[in-house]
Amino acid sequence: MQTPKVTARAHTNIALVKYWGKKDEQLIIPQNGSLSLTLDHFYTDTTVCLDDNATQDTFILNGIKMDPTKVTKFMDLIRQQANVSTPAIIESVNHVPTMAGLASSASAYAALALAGSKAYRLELSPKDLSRLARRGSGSACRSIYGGFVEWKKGYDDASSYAVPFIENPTWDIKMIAIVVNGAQKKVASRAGMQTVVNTSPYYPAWIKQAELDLENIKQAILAKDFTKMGQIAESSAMRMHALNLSATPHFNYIEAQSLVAITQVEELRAHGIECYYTMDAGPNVKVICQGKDLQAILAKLKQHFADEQLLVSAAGPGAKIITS
Ligand code: 2P0
Repeated sequence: MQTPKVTARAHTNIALVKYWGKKDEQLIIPQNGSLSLTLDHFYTDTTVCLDDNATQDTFILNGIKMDPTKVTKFMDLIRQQANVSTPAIIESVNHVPTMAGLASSASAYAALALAGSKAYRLELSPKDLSRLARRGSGSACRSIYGGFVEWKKGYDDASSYAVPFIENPTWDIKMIAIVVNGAQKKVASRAGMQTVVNTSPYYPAWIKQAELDLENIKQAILAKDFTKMGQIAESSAMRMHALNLSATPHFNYIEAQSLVAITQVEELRAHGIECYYTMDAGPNVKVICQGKDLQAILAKLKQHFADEQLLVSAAGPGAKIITS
């Protein structure tokens, strides 16, 4: 027998103050707090239904049957809480172009936390949902909410979760993802950040600065100070990449084309068009700007990048059930 299907949708997010390093690798407790913007265009839809006839979970991603091991580990957390051992059929469709270098693990685990917990009849508060999503992937805890979201680092499983900072921003913020290289990243973020925690002599300074950045960016967002917000976001990203260069063994996500993109942003700024860049665990560059400047920025970027390399999004909503 199969129970009714529950489908949830969660959007991905871009960190403006980055999470980079764990205190507890098992529970995914971060070393520093972070702040993100949930994006409207990129999301994951996940459907879960219990399957009484099965002996193990079935996981289908974008129509292809996958090895369920990782997903089962996460589903086991839900089953423990629900005190039910029945396996499930999990079907996910990613509307996050994997080539965009946007973390699909954030939207994936946020959607799975919501659909999975509902399918097993758990009524989790948003806080507990965020804690659960965090166990799948750290950045996923932020995708439970829309708009600007803060991940309060906490110190244990109960105290580490995301909270909405401004769920429905009235600010017309846009983000342009510049796809400079769609290939799989060379160093997975999970491994990379831990190498940094274990070996970078600069890591203690990162933690201190990240906490300052978090406080300052919150003030900037509240004051609608786009300049200050952009400057902090750009600095947080570059400090994160500097950490990677300072690790042993050192590694680097910035490629030649990333620098071309960064240079365009700096030239735009020099000409009075405000925009800022950020980068995650890959070579793609994301440009943060205001809606009024979007067309001018795109026109400049199109001199160096093809239309399909430029993906525009705005602030998006939190995770929600779309059918049950
Ligand atoms: C972030 N990133 O704050 C940072 C900045 C990438 C660079 O969170 O190991 O997939 O699953 O907790 O969340 C990407 O890492 O890592 C990430 P895990 P995750 O968005």
